[in-house]
Amino acid sequence: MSKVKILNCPSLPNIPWQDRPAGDTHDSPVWRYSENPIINRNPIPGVARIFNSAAAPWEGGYIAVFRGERLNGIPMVYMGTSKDGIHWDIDPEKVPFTDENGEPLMPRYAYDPRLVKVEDTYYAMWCQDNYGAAIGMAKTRDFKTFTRLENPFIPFNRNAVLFPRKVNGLYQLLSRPSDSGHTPFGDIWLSQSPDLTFWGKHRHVMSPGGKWWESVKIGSGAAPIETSEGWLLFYHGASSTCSGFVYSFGAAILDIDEPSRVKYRCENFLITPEEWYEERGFVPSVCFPCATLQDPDTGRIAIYYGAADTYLALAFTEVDALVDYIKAHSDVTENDTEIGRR
Ligand code: BMA
Repeated sequence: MSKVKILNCPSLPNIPWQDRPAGDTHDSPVWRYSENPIINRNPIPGVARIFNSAAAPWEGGYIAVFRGERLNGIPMVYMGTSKDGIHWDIDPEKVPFTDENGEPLMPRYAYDPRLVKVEDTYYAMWCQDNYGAAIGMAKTRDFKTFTRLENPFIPFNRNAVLFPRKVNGLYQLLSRPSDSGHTPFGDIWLSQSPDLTFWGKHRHVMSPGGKWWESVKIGSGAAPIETSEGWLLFYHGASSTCSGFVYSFGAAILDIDEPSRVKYRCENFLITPEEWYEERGFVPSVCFPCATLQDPDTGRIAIYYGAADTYLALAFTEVDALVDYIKAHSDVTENDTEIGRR
């Protein structure tokens, strides 16, 4: 039984899992699955790469929305199911998004999907074109019909992640205002809504900060996990090098009732590119988390992350060790704790 409690989350006795390897010399409490990558190149006809993708528990197994890079280079959202969260049966058809009348309403492109269950509905959100990079959203209850919602924001924006429950009666959505290219800046913001249509009460959450692994831009990764210490958020950070951006990921803990305030922020990355599948690929040196699974009974957390814009990979951690590490290495600045309004 873990001392930090994972809250409002069903038990997941079959969570994908592998113990930390004996003799692992990493300082980080997060370790990689030894059989990574879990999805390799050319996974289905017509798709060259699956990477930044999100999974959720579904009917005793798992369901996922994938970023599938098609042979014309354009990314779209695909879907798959799995018994163990590791081996995936991927649907070769694109996810059929429709409007509220059931008429097809496909984005021109769609990438980096997240998948979050709030009450009895699953919400997918992704980056798409709306005269530039913007956020698209859809809801489903059966993974057969996916009804588009209004786009939450005007462009440019990326990395939208919904919280798994309302806070103070409002839906909570993290996002990262951007430009339409390879954005050289980026802070995490929180927006709130009574109905998933009208978004307001925008609050600054975190800026890139002075740690070099996350010095250029940061963006939310997985949906925040509710714990007895606050909302546990995995997020990516980009560093600028002579060879381009390097994407690592770290974590922070947000206040439970006022999630725009950061309680703890780990100054160290948890995972930075070092394995062949992270360092070598379509875009080298990228580790980009989009989802977690967690089991409140054991405190186990499995993290899905895209590797080198080419593969899907898994990492594991335990909530106690992770929260202890974040607290022991926490460096929270004034920008992280102000009320987010000025
Ligand atoms: C970001 C996003 C991600 C991608 C990353 C590295 O801007 O587009 O989808 O993984 O760049 O290329």
